Amino acid sequence: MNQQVDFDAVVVGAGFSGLYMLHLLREAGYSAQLYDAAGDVGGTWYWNQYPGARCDVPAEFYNYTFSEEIHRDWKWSAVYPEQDEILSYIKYVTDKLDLRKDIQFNTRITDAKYDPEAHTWTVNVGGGRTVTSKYFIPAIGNVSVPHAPAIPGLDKFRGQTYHTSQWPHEPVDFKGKRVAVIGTGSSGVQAITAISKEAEHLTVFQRTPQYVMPVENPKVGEDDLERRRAEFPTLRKRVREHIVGMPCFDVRKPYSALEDTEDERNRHYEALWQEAKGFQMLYAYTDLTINDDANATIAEFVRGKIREIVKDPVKAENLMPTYLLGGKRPVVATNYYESYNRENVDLVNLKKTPIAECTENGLVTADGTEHELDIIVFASGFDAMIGPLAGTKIRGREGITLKEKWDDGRNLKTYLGVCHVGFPNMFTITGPHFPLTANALAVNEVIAEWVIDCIEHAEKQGLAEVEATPEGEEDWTAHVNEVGEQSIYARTDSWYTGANIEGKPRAFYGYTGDFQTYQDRFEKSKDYKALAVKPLQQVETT
Ligand code: N01
Repeated sequence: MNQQVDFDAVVVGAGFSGLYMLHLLREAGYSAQLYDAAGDVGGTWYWNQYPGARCDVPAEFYNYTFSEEIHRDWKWSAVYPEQDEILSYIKYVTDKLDLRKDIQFNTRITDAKYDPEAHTWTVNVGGGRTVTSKYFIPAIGNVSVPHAPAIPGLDKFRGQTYHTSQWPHEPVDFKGKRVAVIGTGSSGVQAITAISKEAEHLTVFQRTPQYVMPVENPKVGEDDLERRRAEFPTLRKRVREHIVGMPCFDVRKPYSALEDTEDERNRHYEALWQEAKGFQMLYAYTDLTINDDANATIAEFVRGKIREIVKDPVKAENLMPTYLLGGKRPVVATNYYESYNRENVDLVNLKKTPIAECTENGLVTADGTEHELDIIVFASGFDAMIGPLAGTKIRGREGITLKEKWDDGRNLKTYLGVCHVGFPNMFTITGPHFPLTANALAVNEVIAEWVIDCIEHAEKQGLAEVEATPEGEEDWTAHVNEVGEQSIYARTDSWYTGANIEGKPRAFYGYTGDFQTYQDRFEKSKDYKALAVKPLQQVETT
């Protein structure tokens, strides 16, 4: 590179994606510095240390696939490891690749600005210091800005409050405590199953009941480890050829659910429920999430399981989900519904009795009941997808921020979720239009490898800027919206469309197409290598 810059690239975020990006940049011979607000590596697994946090897909496919050595020398203890083990894996990879020397922790990047004359980014690293780089690569996650309901009087509460995604790194003692969990998404469900076993009393404040699929968590034996090591040479291919990047899930009956009789279907669903392999239930037939009548059959089956498991009929009724199963991000857990049979667990249906206020003693619902509490746990999710990037003042060529460019989501446009018109030489790895239904780690690898190819291409051609064209953005965004409109997600309220936060504009914040189509788009976009400039607009170095 010929510019006078501090680093060829600045990467933000020391989670799975940022760390891999840093590794690829260094391997390709570029100078790079990574900044993270946290005190150590881990990204989402650093912050989300709430009780019960664990991987909800088999870790066999929730790890990097680029290095046989890394794979060979790591041993997962269980199929779905807990948060601390995943964090240990990330630290292990960081140390193995000796990445720490190019990482600065405890540094929140609040703003960055593109200089169109110098073709460089100036990044504010705090304490009155800035650094410059040619490339700017935010990898700051898409569920990393916490959201919590504004409860009148919360500041008066004498107990402790926590958000699952900002959990303290010291243990929180629930023994003898009266605890509330607000929210029943993936985080809430995991926290509820864990806290219910420890707290004196747990009250769950639920806005929308969830379909929660059972999952067992077998230990990984030596035989299994050997098999995984032996299968490594095909791991990446198997992951990338699978419809969601998770080759452990297979369509068990490769035809419509409606082709079986009710009896056959229910026997099939029951067998899968007993297998307890989480998301596998969604693959019972080919059409559960694309045909509403097929969807109704599995939804009714799960409601039947709730009635069967939960002994108190009032609790059971309040736990009944009615939305299209799979329309929200699926949730899996061990013994979630069983938790409600514990005498120390109560459930408040917020649709019937919303929270009115918080007093110094606890939460008061609209029916006047005061729920006395020592601890309130917010498991209330995130300002997802655009939240992290829009919350950082990233100014492009014209001086406008991403938040302004996207008009808070009303005018959300990206190219592949990675490049953005008006923001040259910037690549976002986990931003909006990131695929929501595919294995996030596999997607991270696809994007980071595309980014390094693109940088290599730009450098070989002596380009000053690489930037999405308006046509590229329009085309990709139209594809995201078209796929979204046709999907189950268009007809369900969730963070996928911003419906979890009152007032957030409705949009398809993520890509909901299949992993193959997604990769095809990336593959086709590599025609920039032949110097066909579409859909990247390339400016020759002066
Ligand atoms: O957040 P969520 P999350 N008053 O948005 C409720 C990943 N993840 O942190 O459904 C009352 O899913 C809200 O209700 P509703 C995964 O991708 C992965 O649980 O909007 N309640 C919902 O019940 C996941 O999807 C793992 O009506 C309010 C809950 O809070 C994503 O992170 C583990 C409310 C929020 O659920 C987010 O999960 C954990 C209000 N004002 C998370 N606002 C793995 O295992 C919101 N809620 C890998």
